[in-house]
Amino acid sequence: MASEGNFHMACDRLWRNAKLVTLAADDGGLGIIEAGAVASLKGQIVYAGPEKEMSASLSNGADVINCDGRLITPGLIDCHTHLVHAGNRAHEFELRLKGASYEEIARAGGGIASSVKALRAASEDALIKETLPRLDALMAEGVTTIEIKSGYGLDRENEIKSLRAARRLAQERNVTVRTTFLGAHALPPEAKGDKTAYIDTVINDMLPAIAAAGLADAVDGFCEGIAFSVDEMARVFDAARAHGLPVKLHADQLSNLHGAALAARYGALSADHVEYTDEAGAAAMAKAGTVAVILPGAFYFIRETQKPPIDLFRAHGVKMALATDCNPGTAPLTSLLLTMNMCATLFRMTVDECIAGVTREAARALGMLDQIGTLEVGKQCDLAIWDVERPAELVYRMGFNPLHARIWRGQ
Ligand code: DI6
Ligand code: FE
Repeated sequence: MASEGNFHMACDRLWRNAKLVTLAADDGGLGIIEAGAVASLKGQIVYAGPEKEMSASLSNGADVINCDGRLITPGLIDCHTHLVHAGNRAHEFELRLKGASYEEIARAGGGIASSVKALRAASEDALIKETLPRLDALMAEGVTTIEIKSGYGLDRENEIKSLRAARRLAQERNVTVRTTFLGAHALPPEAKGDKTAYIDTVINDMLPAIAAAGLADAVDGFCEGIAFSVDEMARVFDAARAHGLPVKLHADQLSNLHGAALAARYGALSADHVEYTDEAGAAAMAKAGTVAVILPGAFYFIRETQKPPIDLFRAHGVKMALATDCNPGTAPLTSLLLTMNMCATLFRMTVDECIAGVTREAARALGMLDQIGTLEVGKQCDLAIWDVERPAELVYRMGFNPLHARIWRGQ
């Protein structure tokens, strides 16, 4: 139609009478708007701001929802999970209660190896069935985007099975899924201790097939004494780069191998865990724009005592995201609300840092800040509507879920 170019922007849904946590403030804070409204058209935000500044014609014919003063944040983003896994490790939990350490169990053939055995035995359909309750638990607290890693298959067939299962979860539920290939997670038993040969397989066998099938949005690795060295991870990152895939790293979780600095050197999206990261690592991350992903569930569950250097990250301007790390071995956690409480209580992170960490900074850690993570025009209309008055209530409670409604792509 000739007049289409001048057509007034309309919306199909409008949430009014709400307090907005836009995360769009210039000062990097929460960007709160009292008496705000959010409008969406075809799943995209077309207005987010004070209700009285909104053009009256915008809502003509739209579905209008009165939020009765509730709080609206962007939909929550869990940017680091191992959600697709088989079975559980409750028996190792019991061993640890008797005094065994995580590393001792791993070196004795338990740990990740036992989850590998279980995953290899499970069909793709069975994996999806096992994973859906975990996904539902996260979504029940307002999660609208989730990152899911492979890393319990450790051969081509089973890594592909894991990533396909992760992709299929997005067809089962109204949620955005980002997948990460974590072939360099642990050494499978058939590698018989030969890390170099296994990394060859990751690079020459698994990655090309996974990249060709479009099954991974990024490549990750576990850089640790019980896993892979900086040099081995550098080989994996070179291969990822050759396939045009962004990288991220499990870095400096149990010791300081300078994994964060390696991640920064490769322009990684994020360096995750980072408990043992030193000042040079933090400075390198800041320079590279690599996000620190703080994972308090694993810290708590393995009773780590070395806290991530939050003050160094602040001083150097490293952005911090928060995630569950949901996995059967070190973080059987399916709550981003509890994750926020842990970051505040254990690491003295502020309410603003915690909320930004599961929205804007988590989006940044996934390389998706242009699409999600804030309430801004042009972004996907993913919202969490909360029955709370103060943003701090989302961080302060433990084990209580005040979610009123969850909106994914405007629905
Ligand atoms: N770091 C972790 O905390 C998990 N993976 C990793 O690289 C642990 C995974 C597991 O024990 O199953
Ligand atoms: Fe992890």
